[in-house]
Amino acid sequence: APERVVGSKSFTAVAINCAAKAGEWIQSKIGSVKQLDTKYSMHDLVTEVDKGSERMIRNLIGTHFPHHSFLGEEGVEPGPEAAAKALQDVSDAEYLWIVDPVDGTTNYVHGFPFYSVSIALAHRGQVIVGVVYDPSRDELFIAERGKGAYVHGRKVEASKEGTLGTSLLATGFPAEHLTALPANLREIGAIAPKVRNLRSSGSAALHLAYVASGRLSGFWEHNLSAWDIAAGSLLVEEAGGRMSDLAGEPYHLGVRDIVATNSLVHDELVSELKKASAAK
Ligand code: 2AM
Ligand code: CA
Ligand code: CA
Ligand code: CA
Repeated sequence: APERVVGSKSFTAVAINCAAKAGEWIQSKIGSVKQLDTKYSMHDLVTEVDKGSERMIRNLIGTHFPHHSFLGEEGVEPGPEAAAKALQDVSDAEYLWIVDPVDGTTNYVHGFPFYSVSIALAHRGQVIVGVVYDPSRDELFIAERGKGAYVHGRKVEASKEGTLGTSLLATGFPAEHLTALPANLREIGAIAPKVRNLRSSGSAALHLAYVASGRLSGFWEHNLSAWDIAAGSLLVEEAGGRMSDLAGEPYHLGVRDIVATNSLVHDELVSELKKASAAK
């Protein structure tokens, strides 16, 4: 079993401290972004705030746990191949911090208040701590493996909706137009008529936190990376929800196409997604 505490600092306390500090800082910078660059495509944005937030988190973690490994979005070259290789490079790590310093940069840049800081700690590939912080609402979502999921100390649970028909779901529109976007649009066409309604709010980590807290009954998205999902995956699981790939196979850090639900609607959603992809 992994240790939970080194010296006097628990892993979770450090994760919370990092998310709170970085979140407070990015919130203080909203509306005053100086440098807006594109990375992999015109849809893939990065600002000095993404880089500064990651540096702040990395330094703080390094101070407490200098022997731990670190995987952060802004330390990796853009694009899916580089993301997969970066994950591969740290696959031997005993302790690995997986960080998205701003999840929802497009929202952040446009002042749409739905973005987050996502921090996970994995022990030999299994996420043991997950923290997602929404600085716009000052909501801090925390999960520790085996101990449940919490928002500001209050335990949260996934929704009790038993069917898609009464469910509010979310997805993420992929920017990549060759394969993922058409696939997602087919899925939306198939699923929208079967659910109460659909949202696409632009932060995968926060969508996962909303599945964990019962605000959404499910969420799916293509082409994500470990830093988008790792922290939220533990929130979902610890809240009684379920995480898988599009085929319904269990989630692991290398999964890029994810389905997250309250568990009750999981099989139904996976089956509808399969039908949508078979119908092309
Ligand atoms: P980001 O803001 O950290 O980049 C929204 O659908 C989700 O997709 C967010 O988690 C967002 O993370 C991510 N995302 C945005 N643009 C992307 C791109 N070009 N490729 C892959 N993921 C992207
Ligand atoms: Ca990004
Ligand atoms: Ca992200
Ligand atoms: Ca990001």
